[in-house]
Amino acid sequence: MSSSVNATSENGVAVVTIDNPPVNALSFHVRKPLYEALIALRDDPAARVIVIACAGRTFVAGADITEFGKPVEQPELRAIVALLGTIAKPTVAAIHGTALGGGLELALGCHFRVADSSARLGLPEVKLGLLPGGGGTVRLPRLVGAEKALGMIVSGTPISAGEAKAAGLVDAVFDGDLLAQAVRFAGEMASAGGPFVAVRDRNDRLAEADLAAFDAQAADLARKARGLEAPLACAEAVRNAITLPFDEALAAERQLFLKLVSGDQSRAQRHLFFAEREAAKVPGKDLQKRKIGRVGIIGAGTMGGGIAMAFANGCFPVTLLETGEESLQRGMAMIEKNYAVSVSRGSLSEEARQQRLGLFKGSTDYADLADCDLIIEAVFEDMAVKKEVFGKLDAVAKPGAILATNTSYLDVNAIAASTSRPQDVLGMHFFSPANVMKLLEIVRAERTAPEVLATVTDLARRIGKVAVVVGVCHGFVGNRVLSARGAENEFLLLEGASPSQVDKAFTDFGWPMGPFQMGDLAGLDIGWRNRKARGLTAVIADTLCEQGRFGQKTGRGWYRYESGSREPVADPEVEALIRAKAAEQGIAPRAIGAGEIIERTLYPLVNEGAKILEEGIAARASDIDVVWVNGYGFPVGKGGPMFWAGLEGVSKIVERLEYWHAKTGRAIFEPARLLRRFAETGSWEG
Ligand code: 3H9
Repeated sequence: MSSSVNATSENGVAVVTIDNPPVNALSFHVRKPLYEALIALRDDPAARVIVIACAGRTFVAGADITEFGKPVEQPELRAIVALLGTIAKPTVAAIHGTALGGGLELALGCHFRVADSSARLGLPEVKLGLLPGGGGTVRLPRLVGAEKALGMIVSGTPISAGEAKAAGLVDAVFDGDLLAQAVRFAGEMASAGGPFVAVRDRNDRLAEADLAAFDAQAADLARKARGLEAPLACAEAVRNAITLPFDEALAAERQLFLKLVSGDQSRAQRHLFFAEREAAKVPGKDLQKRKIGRVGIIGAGTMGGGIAMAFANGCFPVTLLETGEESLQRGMAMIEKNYAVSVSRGSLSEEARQQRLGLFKGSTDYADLADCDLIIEAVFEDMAVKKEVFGKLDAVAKPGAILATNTSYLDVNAIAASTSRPQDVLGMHFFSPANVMKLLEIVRAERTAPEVLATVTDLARRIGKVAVVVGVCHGFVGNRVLSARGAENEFLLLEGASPSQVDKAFTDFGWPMGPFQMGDLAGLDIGWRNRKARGLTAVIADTLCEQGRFGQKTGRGWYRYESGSREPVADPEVEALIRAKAAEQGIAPRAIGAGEIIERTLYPLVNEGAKILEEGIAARASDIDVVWVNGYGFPVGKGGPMFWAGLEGVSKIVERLEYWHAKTGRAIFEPARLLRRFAETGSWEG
């Protein structure tokens, strides 16, 4: 027997153990011996029952994603699940850790599923631009009902063992030695005698399905899919499970899976899956990470409060520091309110709320930061203020404490230099709201010690962040590229486009919203303040701000907002302002198509990304993708700007950038050396 799959037998109970670290993915070297072991046990009269379990930290976490896009080697997962259906003796999946995707589908091939109480079960294929292709769309509804299955499959979110038990997905939940209890459970089932009904033959839950309610739920999901194919295919497959005989629905699932797996969207999402994991890796083996217990946060404003919540949510005790008692109370009140909202929405239990609030210690005295292992400042974005804060930190922080700045733009080297311990200083650029947004740019300064970087990268993961290590430059990866993306916005308006036309080109591309809507949401005064600080102007946006049009918060910005509504309405006053400014500059309006809008906004985005790579600010092209998808809403189905550039055609991008560069003379259009090189070699390397 292979070392990836081992079978043992005692008193008629056969245990098949899959051992394929790290997550027991169903690679070919697992599928083949697993199939063979199951055939042998099916035909072995001494084996009365079969338990499928896994070694290591988890049950099977799915098909082996690295095998997608390559020729399929037999036996496929579907063959294994089908084989399980031919076994008359009881089969039991013993689930610990996570049973995901193909892993859950394997378990659905068994007669029974038992789970450790901490296990989680789900079909997350949709997050890879896929649908469950091993019979999950056809079997899961037979156990939990069509509507519950649709929710699980379209969201891709796993459920707890307890919820799975309540839904009918698992038969028993255990604490303690799972395998021993699974073996006992299997023995009891065998003794009870059959017949043992395979999931494929259990139709009672399907008979209850209300097709009209299902269709309404599916239509709602389709509206939210924003151009992604997989959620729609998932809904279609689950509907087939209700309306078609089992084998026909299974065959239809296969066809849908094959179409998705060979498509660009799934390729893009699989790229992101690996890119996120790659981005978090810090070169240098066996770096000794520092121990992080208490975390100090300086500043209890929106950003500081959000960061503090992110750490409390990760179960870290937090010291929250403010300059005065009043601002501290205000900050704490905001945190309490946020948690109360979560409880009222049902996303947080009352017990968890109390536990999290219990982790906070408020202070107005820097000396109280002396026991913190990591201190993050989230004060006003001003170099002099930051340097003053770091000077004070240097005086009170214990030796070895990590000191981080949450700056979005400022020079982290200069901040580090204001301390006597630059090796312990780095940037942690959170995105607002920091307790919700997943992205964290970890800014490596010139003298940041590798183990400090490794510690913070590891920590980011523990508080559920997607971390990307970036170098020091104005705006780091995200905001620097954002400037390039927005550089043409006003020119487009002056030349004849309207804000809603530009925004529509973005939403049609797959963004959740366009740049003008986004500006209104974030507040136009923020950019205005930044521009003034840097001596820059934006002819239309500055005028809007001078008129007190700051966006949604003032009811007027690039759009109008009827009382309290977030729905943007085109505003003739803004149109008139744009035309007046264009006339002042002697620009006659012309029709501008969506294609031109994309070329003048997203091609510079890719170009700036290439420059960032050239300068070593990002280590990999895929890091830029991770930043843009997780922090700025770049459509996941396009894999991030650098991946999308490959789909769009880098030669075409270079050619059009050259065209716009010749026409406007603006530097953002001058193709980066690396972009030209990619056009020739098809690779970002070098
Ligand atoms: C599927 O099942 C399709 C079927 O329906 C139909 C087939 C016909 N394959 O995330 P981690 C690697 S689609 C290959 O850091 P954690 C990962 O890249 C699949 N590799 O650990 C990383 O490698 P490295 C449906 C995989 O503890 C290492 O394992 N299933 C796979 O934070 C550790 O991963 C999913 O989508 C895989 N399936 O989280 C589940 N999974 O060390 C995907 C992981 O070299 N996986 N790797 O960077 C997960 O969600 C998380 O990995 C899991 C563990 C929650 C399991």
